[in-house]
Amino acid sequence: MINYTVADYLIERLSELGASHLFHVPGNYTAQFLSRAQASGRLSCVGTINELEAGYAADAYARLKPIGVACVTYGVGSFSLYNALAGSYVERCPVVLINGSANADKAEALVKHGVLFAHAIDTLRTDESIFKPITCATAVIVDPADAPRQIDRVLSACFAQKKPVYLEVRDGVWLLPCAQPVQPLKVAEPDAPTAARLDAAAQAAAQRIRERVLESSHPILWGGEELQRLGLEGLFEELVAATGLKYTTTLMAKSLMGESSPNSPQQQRPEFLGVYDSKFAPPAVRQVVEGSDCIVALGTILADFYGDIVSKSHDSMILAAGGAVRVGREIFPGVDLSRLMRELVRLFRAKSLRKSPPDGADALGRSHLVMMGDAVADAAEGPGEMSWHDAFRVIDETVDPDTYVLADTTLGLFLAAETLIAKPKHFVAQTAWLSIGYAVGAATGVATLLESHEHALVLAGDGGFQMVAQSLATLVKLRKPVTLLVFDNALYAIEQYLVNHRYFAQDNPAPADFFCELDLDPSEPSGTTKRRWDYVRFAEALGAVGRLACSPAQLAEALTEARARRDGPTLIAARIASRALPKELVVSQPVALMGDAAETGHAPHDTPATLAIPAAGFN
Ligand SMILES: Cc1ncc(C[n+]2csc(CCOP(=O)(O)OP(=O)(O)O)c2C)c(N)n1
Ligand SMILES: [Mg+2]
Repeated sequence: MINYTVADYLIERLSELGASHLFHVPGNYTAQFLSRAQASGRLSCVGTINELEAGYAADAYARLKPIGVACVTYGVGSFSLYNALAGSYVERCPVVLINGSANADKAEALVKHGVLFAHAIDTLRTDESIFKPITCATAVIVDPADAPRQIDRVLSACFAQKKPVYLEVRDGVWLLPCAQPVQPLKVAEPDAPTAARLDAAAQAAAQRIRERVLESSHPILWGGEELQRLGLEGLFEELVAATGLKYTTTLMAKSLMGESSPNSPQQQRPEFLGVYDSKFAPPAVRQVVEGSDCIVALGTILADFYGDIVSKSHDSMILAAGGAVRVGREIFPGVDLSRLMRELVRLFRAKSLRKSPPDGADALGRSHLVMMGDAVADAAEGPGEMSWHDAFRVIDETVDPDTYVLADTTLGLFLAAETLIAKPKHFVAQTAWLSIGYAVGAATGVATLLESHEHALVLAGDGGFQMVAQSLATLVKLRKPVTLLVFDNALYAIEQYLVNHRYFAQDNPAPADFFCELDLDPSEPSGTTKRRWDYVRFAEALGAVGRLACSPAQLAEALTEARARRDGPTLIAARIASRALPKELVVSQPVALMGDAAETGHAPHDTPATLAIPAAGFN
C-alpha cells in the first residue's frame, strides 16, 4: 500500500488550480506519475502523437482554463516541445511542463564516471537550464521532503504570472512519501504595504487615463489578450458600458467579448468596431481605429502587427500592459492590470462621458461579407478552385455560437479575424509567436473541453497542417467533433507573399519569376511550392472522414456534414487557387508582415514603445 506520494501532491495541486487534463507522451522517467495521475480520476491523461502537439494542446487549454499541463520525458521529449512552450511564454499562457529525469544511481554514474543516462547530454541539469529562458520558474525535485515547497513555489508563479513553468522530478522520487497539503495553494498575494502601493499606483494611472480621455475628442478602447489571461473580460465589458466608448480588440484577443448582437447573431454588436489587426483589417475598420485621437490599449501584447499604430500614435496612445501604464510619454510603473481595470470602471461609472466615436464608426456593422461584397479582386481561381473570399463567405455562414474557431498562421488568419464569434473565448490563435501548425495541435487541447453540443473548427494552411498532421489521429482516438479545414493552395503563401508578392499578380508570366527574384539558382528545388497531399486518403488512413471541396457549394456541404458528426473529426481540404490573394493584400508593395520590417521606416522614439512591457511580466 503506497501512502500519499510526491506524485499525489502534484496531482492535487494541479487539479486545485483547475486542470482536469494533461497532455503527454510517455517516458519511463515519468511513468509512475502518469499512472498515479490516471488512477487518481482527477487528471485525465491525453496521449498525443508527439511532444509538439502536447505543448500546443496544453497552451490552448491554458487559454480557456486557468492552467494547462504537459508531461514529457527528458531531452528527446522536452526539446520537441520547446517551440510550443516558447509560444506560451511570449503569449502568456500558464503551462506547467512536467519532466522526469534519471534516478539517483544513474545521475551518480554520470557525475562520477561520465556514463550518460538515456537522453542525457553531458550535465545533470541540461533540461532545466535550457528551459530557464522561456519559463518564469523552474524546479528539480530530488528530495521528497522538499517537494511541497518546490511544487507550490513553481505552480503559484505560473498561476500568478501567467507564464509557463518547468518542473522536473527525478525518477524514483515520484512514489516516495510526501506531506499532504494542509491549506489551499497560496498564490503570491502581496503583503499589506505592497498592496497599498499597488492600489495607489493603479489609482494614479487611472486618474491620468481619465483626464487624457476627457481631453480627447474620439477615444476608443482596444482590448488585448492579457485581459483574457487574467480573467478580466467582465471588467472590460463593464468599462465599455460605463464609458459608452466603442471598442476593438487585437487579433489574439478576438472574442474578448461576444462579438455579435444578442438579438441578431449575424450582426456585430453595436459597441464593437471589429478586430484591429493593423494593415489586415478591412479599410473601414482601419479608418475608424486609426482616426481615433486616443486609443486606450488595455492588456495588449505588442506583437509585430502593431508596430505601426504604436509608433504612429505613440503620443496619443494609452497603453496598459505588462505591469505598467504609458499615457503618451508618461510612464506609470508597477501598475497591476486587475486593479487598474477596477479603478477605471469605478471612475468612469461615477461620471458619465459623452464622446463621439471616430468618423465612420457607425457604419461598421458586419464583417467582410458586407464590406467586401462580391467585388472581390482575389478571384485568381481556375475551375475547381476557390478564392479566399469564396471560402470565407461559406465559413462565416456555417460558424455557429457553439463553435470554437482556431485559426493558424495562414493567409486565412486575416479573414478569420472578420468571422463573428458569438461567445467570449471562442477564438484561439497564436498571433505573436506565429508558429505554423499551432492551431492543429491546439485542437487537441480544445477538443478535451468540448461539451456535447459544441464543436471546434480549425482553419489551417496546408503548410501548417502538414507540420502537425498526425494530431488528427489523436482526435480520432478521442472521438471528438473537430473539423480541420485545410486551405489547400499548395503553397506557403505567406512566405511567398513576403519574398516576392509578384507571384500573385495575374499577369505574372511564370512562377519561375519567384526564383529569379530571390536570386536563387532556378535549378534548385524551391522550398516554397510543393506537391499536394491527398487529404481524403490521408484522413481515411488515420480513421477520420476526409472531404475535398473545390467549390463553395462543396465546402458548404462538407462543413455542414462535419458539424453534424459528433463522434470524430473530419478533415476538409478546401482547394484555393495558388495565386489567389485576399483583396486586402493585393497592393503594389507587400505590407510588412511577420518580422518583415522593410516598410515600417519610422524614426525611433526616445521613449521606447515597449517600456510598458517589462520583462518581469504582469507583476
Ligand atoms: C514552425 C514555423 N516554421 C516556419 C514558419 C515561417 N512561415 C510563416 S508563414 C509560412 C507559410 C504558411 O503556409 P501555409 O500553412 O500553407 O499557409 P498559407 O500561407 O498558404 O495560407 C511559413 C513557412 C513559421 N512561422 N513557423
Ligand atoms: Mg498554403
